Amino acid sequence: MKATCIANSNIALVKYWGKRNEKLILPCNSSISVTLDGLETTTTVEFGEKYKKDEFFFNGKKTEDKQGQKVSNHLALARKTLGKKLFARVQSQSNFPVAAGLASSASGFASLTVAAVNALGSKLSQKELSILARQGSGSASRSIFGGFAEWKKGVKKNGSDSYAFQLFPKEHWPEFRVIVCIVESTEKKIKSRQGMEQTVKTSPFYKDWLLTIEKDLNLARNAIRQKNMELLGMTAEVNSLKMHATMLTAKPAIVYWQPKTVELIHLVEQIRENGMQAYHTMDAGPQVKIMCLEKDAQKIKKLAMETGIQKTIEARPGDAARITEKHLF
Ligand code: 2P0
Repeated sequence: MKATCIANSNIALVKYWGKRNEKLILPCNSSISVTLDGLETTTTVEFGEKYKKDEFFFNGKKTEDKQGQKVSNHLALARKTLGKKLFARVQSQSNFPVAAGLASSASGFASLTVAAVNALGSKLSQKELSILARQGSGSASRSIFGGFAEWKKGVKKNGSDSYAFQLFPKEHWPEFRVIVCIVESTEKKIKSRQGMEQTVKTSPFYKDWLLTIEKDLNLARNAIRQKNMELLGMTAEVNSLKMHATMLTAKPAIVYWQPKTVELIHLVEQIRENGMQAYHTMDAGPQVKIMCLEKDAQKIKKLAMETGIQKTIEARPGDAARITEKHLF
């Protein structure tokens, strides 16, 4: 009753920001993302009579705080969905900084979902896995898939029509790159979940943000289909800034940016002025992700490092969540 899954993180090109149902994690808007090669979380789940409660180890450390509780709640949901009763030991490890706006919850809950379902000896469709992963963390619904994915917000109250699907496989646009610029790797003060809630409740711009989403989704889908870097880059960049505008106007305001974040935004503008294609996007953290093409990636990474940031990670479109025989315990 043991299974291990590797899932990759993803970066939203049209962002998910705000829920219509907190418990079921139902979003107010649909989103589109690219799954990132190389930014992985591996999770091993073992169910058994020998476990008297759920145990969670993250990066080698036993975790009993809120995060441990979230994992246990997710296991309970998997047990309920599949009609099983056993407790489990879960070990998870990520190869990138956690809780710094790099969507570790996406790869974390996607890998936990797939590993838990397999460890329970069950088979679910990718749609069912996406629905289950969504209830651990919204962005995890998209990390079930490789390449480019869309998460439909759905309209039903029970969330049965709110799941992700693949728009294009990674082979569709292998030259597409995301350069993750690590500005800071400490844990952020305001988690996305709280940030979203605060924004939905208090930002006067939130309803206007929602009015712009359908157009951005259409533009992003077409841009990816046509492999049009300029159209995708501009759409994603403006979408990210609009999301941040809703956070900045929440009460109290949520400012995830650091001085280096702003420096990188200006660097990207300058790179464009000099004739190269580069576009920025930022999530609930200070990190800047630069979208570009393979041919320009080395040059852009070098320019980004010259601002004095800690590290860059270059990622291409990556694989779907997958089972491996290499267990963590
Ligand atoms: C996204 N983010 O689309 C957006 C953009 C951050 C900014 O999904 O509350 O960890 O677990 O559903 O998925 C990060 O939030 O939040 C996120 P929950 P999640 O990628």
